Amino acid sequence: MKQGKIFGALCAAAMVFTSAVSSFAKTALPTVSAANGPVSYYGQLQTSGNQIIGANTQKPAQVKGMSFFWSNWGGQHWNNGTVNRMVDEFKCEILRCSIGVDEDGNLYSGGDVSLLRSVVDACIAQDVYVIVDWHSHGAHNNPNAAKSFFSEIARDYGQYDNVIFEVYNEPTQLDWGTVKSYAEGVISTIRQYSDNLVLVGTPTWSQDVDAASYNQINDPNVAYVLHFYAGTHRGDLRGKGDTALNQGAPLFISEWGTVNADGDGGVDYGSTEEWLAWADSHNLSWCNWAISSKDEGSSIFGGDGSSLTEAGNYLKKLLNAHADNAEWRHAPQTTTTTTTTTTTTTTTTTSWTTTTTTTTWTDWNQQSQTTPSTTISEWVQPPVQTDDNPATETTGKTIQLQPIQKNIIQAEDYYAQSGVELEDCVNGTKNVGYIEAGDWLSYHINVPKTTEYTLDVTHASESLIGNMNIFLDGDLVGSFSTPVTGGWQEWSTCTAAKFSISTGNHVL
Ligand code: IDC
Repeated sequence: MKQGKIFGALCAAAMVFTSAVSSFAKTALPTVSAANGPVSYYGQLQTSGNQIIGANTQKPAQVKGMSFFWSNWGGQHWNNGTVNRMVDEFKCEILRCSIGVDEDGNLYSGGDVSLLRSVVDACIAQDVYVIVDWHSHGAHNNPNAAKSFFSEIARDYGQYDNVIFEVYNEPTQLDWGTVKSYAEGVISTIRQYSDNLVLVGTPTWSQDVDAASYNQINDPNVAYVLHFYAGTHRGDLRGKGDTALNQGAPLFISEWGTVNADGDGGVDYGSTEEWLAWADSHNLSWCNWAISSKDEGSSIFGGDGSSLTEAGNYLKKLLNAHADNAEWRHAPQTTTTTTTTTTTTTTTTTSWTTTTTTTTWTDWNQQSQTTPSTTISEWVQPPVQTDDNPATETTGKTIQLQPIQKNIIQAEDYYAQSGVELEDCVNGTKNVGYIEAGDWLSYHINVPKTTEYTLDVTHASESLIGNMNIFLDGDLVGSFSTPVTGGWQEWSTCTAAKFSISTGNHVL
């Protein structure tokens, strides 16, 4: 027999949260070895509008590295050991091979092609990009020499995504039309073997990218070369770059220097920073001049061929900073492994099992990474209680609380109850009524953030003062004396308890 209403309850729990912040911890970069490099990650570089994107990622790929010095004069550094040092210690993603070609467009003597092959092979082994640069100021004087060179290189290396062809380092005072027709001839030779990116130098030592942008080469994978030397060139040359980009021309900084345009002088830090910020803002890839031990300001090695100069230390710092921030080095590379643990928790009114899943993976930097654990709980049927009201019943609802100032838990959204009944509430929803001594309601809640919560309870009682105990996971966390409100549908809200709840699943 029902004793009548002790009180009806519409529970409204007001909870205060702070928001959770997650951050990405960076770790020191280890040696990158084959198939862990930018080429496997990005794939072939391709132009897309004025950007250069990775075929695999379909997103802009900005790669940074160093240029070798003229092969005919700087050949002592053209070897495996230097390539490995540039990749492992400097964190280069790209290296440029400047094959020395004279003003007449002929290869300088000095075993250039065999040196080139050894460096290209080492770059492929290290999974970095490599530019094959016909390093000339007069290449248009002998297009056939360039064609025969590039047909051999494209035939042997054109299938590797690593390889980029630079067909003319720096035309001097030449009109763009002459450069363009020379480039079209060489490109058609390369295209017999390879659809890889081709870089074309522009007039005035690869500064007039604006002229090129108004009359672009009809080929789907060509970018135009912009060179700058920070000690000499300033904003007006960046203006030419902006014009070209606005014309839709993709740009590539295959060579730049920290010093004066003659390759000598001190490092101009201020101007370099302005230039590199501009390059970053347009995702422009670059190679710095030069891997050399010649006694001039742009050389990264001292006279002993190994110690670092001021320019060398600065470039190492710049390239390592780029590596720290390069998204690709922190992306997952390996298949993930997942570990799962299951625990069972029991309280006085219910129990549940919790399954925690942790995923670990290896990034492109060969660092082991762990994704935050996810937790899934499964509720187990609560024990049956005896009461004079209808038998214990279960809705099985779990309430997901949100990280907002105030969550409202409706009284009728209980997971299980014993001894109470639902009835129509004056506000058009339901309320829980017929609450008597010993009756209980349980709410399964998932809490987003460990903090202190305030539980406000909305209740009505015509004539009787009642008492309600609040349990969290079976522990008494508050006791609330319900005042008389003057009617079974006369509602009033009071603070019932304040208590801390940790992140995760709980029974209230
Ligand atoms: C310079 C070398 C210098 C050498 C000269 C020969 O630093 O030691 O005597 O070539 O021409 C470029 C060229 C690049 C230049 C560099 C610095 O692409 O070959 O190297 N530079 O002058 N364009 C702008 C500057």
